[in-house]
Amino acid sequence: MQRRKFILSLASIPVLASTNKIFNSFDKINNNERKTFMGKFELPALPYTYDALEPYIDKMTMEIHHTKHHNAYVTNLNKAVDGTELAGKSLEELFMNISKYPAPVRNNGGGHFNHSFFWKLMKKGGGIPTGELASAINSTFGSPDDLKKKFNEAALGRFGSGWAWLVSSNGKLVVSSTPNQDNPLMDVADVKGTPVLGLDVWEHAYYLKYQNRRNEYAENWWNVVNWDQALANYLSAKK
Ligand code: MN3
Repeated sequence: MQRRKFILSLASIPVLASTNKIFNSFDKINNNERKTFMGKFELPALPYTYDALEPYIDKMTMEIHHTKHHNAYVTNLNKAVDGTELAGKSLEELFMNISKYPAPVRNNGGGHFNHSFFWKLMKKGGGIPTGELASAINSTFGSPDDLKKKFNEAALGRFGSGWAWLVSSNGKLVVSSTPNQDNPLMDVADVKGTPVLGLDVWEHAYYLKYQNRRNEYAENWWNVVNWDQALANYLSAKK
């Protein structure tokens, strides 16, 4: 009964309420991400050293990815919104109507969010899925290995640059992918919801170490997934 009521309430106020709910769950991430000074977005520090994810992700890739690529998204996002009616809006506010805004806001806003999300989703030593997320993975996909297979297919199947995602979408776990710097929080996403896992499959994320071997990169990435963070992402989506 309660579930039915929930579904009905989502159906009656489909866009604003449900999307707000998703975005509220990211308050913590956004607070860290935004660290605004005069309303500007800022590059967050990594929660580990650049060599922490060796040998799966090399130090030079991490350093360039963070200080050059992510930094450029932040700089260009600030440029894109500065002096416009979008200045001062949060990432979540931008994403829910991103289809109405200029491409630089979509590309750089997505780039800033996605990388901030990605850094936290990794840690030295990795681990295995636990708690409610482990149960949901098992009931949805069969096992963590079955999820991995499906997720890696999405990562390899994404033509050109983009991201693979595990999304909590209307209470269900779904594997998807997005082009460029789009993400499941955007109104343009095929699968909308709260990201639980996300893998950067732009060549800049792996080319120095893996060259054209995206499959090997995707396979090795599972050794550094921060499952505590993934669980937190999943639980925040359920609130
Ligand atoms: Mn990247």
